[in-house]
Amino acid sequence: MTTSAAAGQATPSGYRILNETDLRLTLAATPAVADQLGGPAERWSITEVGDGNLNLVFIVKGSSGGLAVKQALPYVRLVGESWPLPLSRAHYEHLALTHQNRLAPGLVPAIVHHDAALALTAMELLEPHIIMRKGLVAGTTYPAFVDHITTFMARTLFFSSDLALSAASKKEAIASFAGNHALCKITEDLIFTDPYRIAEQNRWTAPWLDATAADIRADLDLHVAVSRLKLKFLSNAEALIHGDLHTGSIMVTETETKVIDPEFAFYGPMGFDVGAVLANLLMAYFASAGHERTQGEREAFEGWVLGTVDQVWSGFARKFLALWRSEATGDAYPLSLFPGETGAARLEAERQAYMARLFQDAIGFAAAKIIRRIFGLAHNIDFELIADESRRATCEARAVRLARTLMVETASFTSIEAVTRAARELRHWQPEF
Ligand code: SR1
Ligand code: MG
Repeated sequence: MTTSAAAGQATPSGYRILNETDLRLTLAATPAVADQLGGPAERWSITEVGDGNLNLVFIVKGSSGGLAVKQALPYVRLVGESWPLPLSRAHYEHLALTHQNRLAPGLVPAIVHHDAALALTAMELLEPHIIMRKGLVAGTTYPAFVDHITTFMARTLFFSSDLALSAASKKEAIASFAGNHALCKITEDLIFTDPYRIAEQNRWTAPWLDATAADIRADLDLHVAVSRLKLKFLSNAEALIHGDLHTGSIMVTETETKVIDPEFAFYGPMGFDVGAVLANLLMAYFASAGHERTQGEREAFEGWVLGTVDQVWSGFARKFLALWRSEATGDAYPLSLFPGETGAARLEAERQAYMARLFQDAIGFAAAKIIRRIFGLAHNIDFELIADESRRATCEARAVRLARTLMVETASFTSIEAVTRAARELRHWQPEF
């Protein structure tokens, strides 16, 4: 294995797409894996369960335990072989998981084995966890989620930023993820560009949202706003971000939260991760009306979701600021420039200003994340599982209306309560189709 192949710069020579037989033999030949599964390999059960857009995911169970085994395909699974995608994403995912496990222990799955040539990673099997998005569609609340996700974001973002790292190590760290540009390009196109222009892969709930889709393609204020966000995504290497932190990348139980799938990781703007969590909660909120069987049935759930939006931002900001006050070992904001009580007060004011800017970034990115799920290629089951299309379009139109305001009038939202208030006001708005 050459270094470049190990880093995913070329298709490793041993790569092949694994079928069940091949996977069984491969895992049986890996002692760390075989020991964890236990019993004879012929008895292991192997089921391919991947329902994401990119990869194969196998659940493998033996007599003493189970594993989740993820293999990258050389193309986008959702679209097929016509859209090639580098296997190197498995390398970046492995690297990111390793970092995240160090920075936020217990909040990502433990890695048992990584095979660079096969673009394959065997991880702790998360049972009885479910994909959070599925739980939200069912109207389930998760009491431990806020504490866990805010810890995950505060710690992974703070400790990979210039607030915690020396300039040299930050630059080295940026370089180690710089090759993940094909995954970044997916985001640049599918989130920040395609929904705002005619693109072959766009789709929406037609004909109800045809006029809204056309409005979005003609809305130059929106195009300026999304282009500013895209520029931040392209150029702002603030911290190691997960890069795809939606509720399909989070597995939960009532007491545990695990962040999975960081294959889009790179050094980018922190607000992109925070915005992803906020956006997906807001979409769960708006989709909820489409899942209720009787009016008001999901009121308590919807209250919980909006409360969670509030607490995700406030909890994240509180934890991030606490880390900044106690663990600022980086080259940014040298303490020698802020001497004495006056200096300390000025630095604290600057921290608050920094968080206000980060909040604006987060709600702008949240808006972009909402619009892409309603008009772009990759939709989410929050809305897609609403079988009645007119009802689905109503829920989506409410979410889009909030997203447009968040993106174009970002500065008018100075608190998270303003965001949840605006969402609540749109809950019963009836769009005219
Ligand atoms: C072609 S990949 C589409 C989407 O799936 C991933 O989960 C990312 O969100 C990406 O944008
Ligand atoms: Mg994913």
